[in-house]
Amino acid sequence: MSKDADNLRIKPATMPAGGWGSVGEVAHILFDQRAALKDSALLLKQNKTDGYACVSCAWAKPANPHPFEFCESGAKATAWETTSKRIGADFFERHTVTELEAWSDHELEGQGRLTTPLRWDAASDKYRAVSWETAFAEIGAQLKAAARDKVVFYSSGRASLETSYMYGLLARMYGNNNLPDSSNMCHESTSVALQKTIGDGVGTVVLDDFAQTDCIFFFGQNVGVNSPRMLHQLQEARRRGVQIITFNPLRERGLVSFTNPQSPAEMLSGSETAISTQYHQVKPGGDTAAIMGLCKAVFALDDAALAEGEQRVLDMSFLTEHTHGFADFEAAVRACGWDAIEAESGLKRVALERAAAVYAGAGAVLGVYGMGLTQHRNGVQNVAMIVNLLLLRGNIGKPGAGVCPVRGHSNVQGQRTVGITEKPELAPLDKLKEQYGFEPPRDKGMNTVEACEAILARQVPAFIALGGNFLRAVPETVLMEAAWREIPLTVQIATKLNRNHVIHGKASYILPCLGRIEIDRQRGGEQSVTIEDSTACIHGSRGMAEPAAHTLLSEPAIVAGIAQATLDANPRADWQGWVDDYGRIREAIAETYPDIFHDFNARMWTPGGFRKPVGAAHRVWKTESGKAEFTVPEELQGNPDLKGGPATMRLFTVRSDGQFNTTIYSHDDRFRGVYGSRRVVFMHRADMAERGFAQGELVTLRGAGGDGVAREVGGLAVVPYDIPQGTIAGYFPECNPLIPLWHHAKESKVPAAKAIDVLVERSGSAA
Ligand SMILES: Nc1nc2c(c(=O)[nH]1)N[C@H]1C(S)=C(S)[C@@H](COP(=O)(O)OP(=O)(O)OC[C@H]3O[C@@H](n4cnc5c(=O)[nH]c(N)nc54)[C@H](O)[C@@H]3O)O[C@H]1N2
Ligand SMILES: Nc1nc2c(c(=O)[nH]1)N[C@H]1C(S)=C(S)[C@@H](COP(=O)(O)OP(=O)(O)OC[C@H]3O[C@@H](n4cnc5c(=O)[nH]c(N)nc54)[C@H](O)[C@@H]3O)O[C@H]1N2
Ligand SMILES: [Mo]
Repeated sequence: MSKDADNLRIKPATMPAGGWGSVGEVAHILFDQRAALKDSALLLKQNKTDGYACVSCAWAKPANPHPFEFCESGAKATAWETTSKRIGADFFERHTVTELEAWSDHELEGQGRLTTPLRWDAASDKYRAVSWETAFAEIGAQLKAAARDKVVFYSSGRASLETSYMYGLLARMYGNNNLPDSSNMCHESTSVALQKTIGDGVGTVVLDDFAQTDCIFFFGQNVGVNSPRMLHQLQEARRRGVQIITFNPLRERGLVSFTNPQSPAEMLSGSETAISTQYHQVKPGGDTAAIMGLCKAVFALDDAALAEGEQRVLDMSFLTEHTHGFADFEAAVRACGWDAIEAESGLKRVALERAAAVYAGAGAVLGVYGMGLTQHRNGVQNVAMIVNLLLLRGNIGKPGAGVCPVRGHSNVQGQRTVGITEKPELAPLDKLKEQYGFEPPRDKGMNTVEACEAILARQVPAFIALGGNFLRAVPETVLMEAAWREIPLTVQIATKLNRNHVIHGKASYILPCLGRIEIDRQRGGEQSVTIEDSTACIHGSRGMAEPAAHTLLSEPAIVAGIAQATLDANPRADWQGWVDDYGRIREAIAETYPDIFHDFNARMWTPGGFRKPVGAAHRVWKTESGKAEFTVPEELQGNPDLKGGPATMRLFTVRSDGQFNTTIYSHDDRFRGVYGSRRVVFMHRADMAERGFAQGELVTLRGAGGDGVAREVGGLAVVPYDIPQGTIAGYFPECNPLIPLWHHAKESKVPAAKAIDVLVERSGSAA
């Protein structure tokens, strides 16, 4: 900890996103990982129709790609996966698992790619190599004897459609719908809100809409770090004079300006494109209030137009023909006072009126958003508010307009499409019954928060993880780590060593797999897989790098191995045939979901992907009323349940450009000007002065949950930042011990990682 604080360097971050900084970062990580990218030919195939889908974010992959359709973040992710570093059985002979617990996230993953299946040996406290056959047989034996309704099958959103389909089937044939997904911590608020309001749980927008839009409203998404390829669309839009109106508590570099590192002219001239035309530093959790303000101002403009006999601002024919609940919504907005809107959003009425004027004058508007909206107590309501705003002027289901959630993991949306869901009503259970001749379980399964609750109650006999770092990603770290050690069996299918492997169950296996960038050779030859991007387009992906080790199995092979060792033989589920030829898995997927996946094998290489049908994109509303639904917000409060005293500050957790979720590439955050340490807390200068904190001073954050559970994170250095007063920001996952498990979005149960009330104390001072 003190080492971290000593390493900390703070420099003003003035450079644009992209630019030379980006080039330098990529060169550094390529060198550091001694990556297979020495042949940087590999990067040229990233996100190309005949290449592989990047393992970083889920942003859309164009039909006519740029020559270099990758970004700094994608190049880092590729270098991290194709690293030449390896960690084999000899490494684990040298280190006990208890010893490894003291290592940082960066040190654990930084050892390189796992190469051999491992089983924890209690006597020596070491992971020891085990054969695949033994691992599968032992896991199968333990699963057969376990309480079937309580075993959890987690997945992180990277695994392909093929693997995910097999994994969902494994859980259901085994006997439950316990299929929590990283999406439960991420865009589940989107899935719930959009399903309810527009009848499809996904966005309505495709890349072409960015080329046709007049205006973009951009809420709580850090494009420069988390989906940088979208900067191309934003830059092109800005060049056409499109207004980009941003709502974000932090002034994020990528939302301020961008230099395209792939344009020699821009790089040499140092020219930057200013991205946001308005930047509103909303209070965390204040978006519902801010959008109420926008809608209120739109109604006022409409009133004025009516009074003047001018064309109305509201799209009345759309409202009448296509929406339900408008009158109630209008009444709620008119009844809502500006004082409350200003107090809860932290924004001034004039600022919101300025933004609303742009909205009212634009022909086609996009609503783009990320974790800043979904990870709140009112996360579902926040998303429904964007829909409300868009509906007022018919901005869904026409070119250049629509709602655009920016998904996280590269196939997180697709996993839901092929049955990774704990909600039985979202899976085609009758179809599975017919196709495979078994009785699928009909009870609701556990989502992420419910799985944590069951683990805390010591009820989960086995936890299988298809990728990810569950224990590090979830809230309530301290209680969860203690409970985790008591799970009878934990199985981790992974590429790299992480914290969730060194904190493990009573029996523990690590099963190392091929990454998506690697050539996947099976009996039927080299195999390809598919993924679905943020815009519901489905793409083929062909691995191109030599596998990290010949001992690795592919994800489909590992899932099949567990299935064959655990389930009774069923001639209709041909696990081995599927592994031999993934085309046969796609045929099975097409049979289960003919509307989406007909002719799957033929269509998977369509340039730009083939699109899953999204009714709302064509104004077909699969809602109860058959129309798009307006929603009246329950409350404006950003954080209704965590009311601390006047001394509390509202913390939100963010990602740096040196990480992919819990994968920490480096301790630097170039865009925020912080180097050498992630143990920092960003604070407004006035708050620092008021509390007497100097730059770099160490503080301890203490949870203000009021439930008697002690939650704290200490040794964080204070960094002055342009952030609303009364709020502070820190990094995910370092701040996760501060989030109570019960502090989650009301309907979607997404942990509310963007508004955590805490007390800030000088480290070492008495509690
Ligand atoms: N390089 C890289 N790429 C990634 C990831 C990564 O870790 N690294 N992670 C992937 C995953 S799984 C995901 S889900 C996405 C995440 O991508 P984002 O959605 O960008 O996620 P965050 O970094 O958590 O930051 C969200 C943004 O919301 C802002 N914010 C916080 N609270 C509020 C609020 O109340 N209102 C508003 N309007 N804004 C707020 C923060 O300042 C921040 O800019 O990125 C994906 N891509
Ligand atoms: N406080 C706070 N908490 C958060 C968030 C936040 O913003 N704030 N964000 C939430 C969000 S949006 C998400 S999506 C979750 C992320 O939660 P997860 O998806 O569970 O976590 P990751 O860090 O993405 O998982 C990294 C691990 O995945 C494994 N891996 C990498 N590639 C592969 C592969 O190809 N196959 C397999 N089998 N394994 C692989 C590696 O072993 C690596 O260590 O965290 C959530 N937690
Ligand atoms: Mo995510």
